Amino acid sequence: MSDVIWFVTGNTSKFNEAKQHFSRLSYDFRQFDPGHHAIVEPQSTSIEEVAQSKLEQAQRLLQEMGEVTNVLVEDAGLFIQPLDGFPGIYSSYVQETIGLEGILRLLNHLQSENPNQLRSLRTASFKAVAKLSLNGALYEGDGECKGYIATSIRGDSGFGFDPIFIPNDLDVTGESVLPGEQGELSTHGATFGEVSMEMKAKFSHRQRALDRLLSTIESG
Ligand code: ITT
Repeated sequence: MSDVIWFVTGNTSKFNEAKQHFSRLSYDFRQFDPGHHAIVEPQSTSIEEVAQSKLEQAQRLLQEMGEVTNVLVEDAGLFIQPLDGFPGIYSSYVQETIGLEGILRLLNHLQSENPNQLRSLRTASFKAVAKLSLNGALYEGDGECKGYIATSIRGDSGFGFDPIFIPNDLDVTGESVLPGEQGELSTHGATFGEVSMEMKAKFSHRQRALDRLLSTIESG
């Protein structure tokens, strides 16, 4: 049995967010960056399928290097409702090509002075699926963070689409409240780019996915 879990990702910000969470388990949690194009994201309609493919490729890669060990992968995407879920599984490509400005341009016609209406017009969510192969067993978890797309790029914390994503307030159970309702937990209109990593974690799709995954380990 190995006491190492390799999180196979080229994204160090993702690794840092997950690392805090994995301190719950007594494993040495390390990042393995496979390098550009070493892992190919398949043409697929779901992040679940992409995560499964990433896991299989990551396991093969580590085995080829003589590391027969525990592997974590996670796939995430931003799903924008008025764009029928785009960019979704194309999130990385879209971020690298049209970028945050491009997303804002696509939503430019959806504006309102009324904050609740703005929130309804520009509804979006982050989704994540995490898969862990641990001592030969497979553990999985998924998570969603509901919110909406800001009208400008704000803040430089976090990574990726964080500066344009505003999470919905959460009620005491951690569920999103409806537009117009006051939640127990709120960023008060701040984007993920404007809040600390600890604050983002309270809302984050990644933390929810990892929480579910870790609770299946702990309950098994
Ligand atoms: P790996 O595949 O190497 O893990 P990646 O950054 O490509 O790294 P994903 O495929 O999961 O990770 O992410 C798809 C895109 O969504 C990518 O552009 C990310 O920057 C973005 N993204 C994922 N999680 C995010 C988050 O919590 N906040 C902001 N953007 C995020």
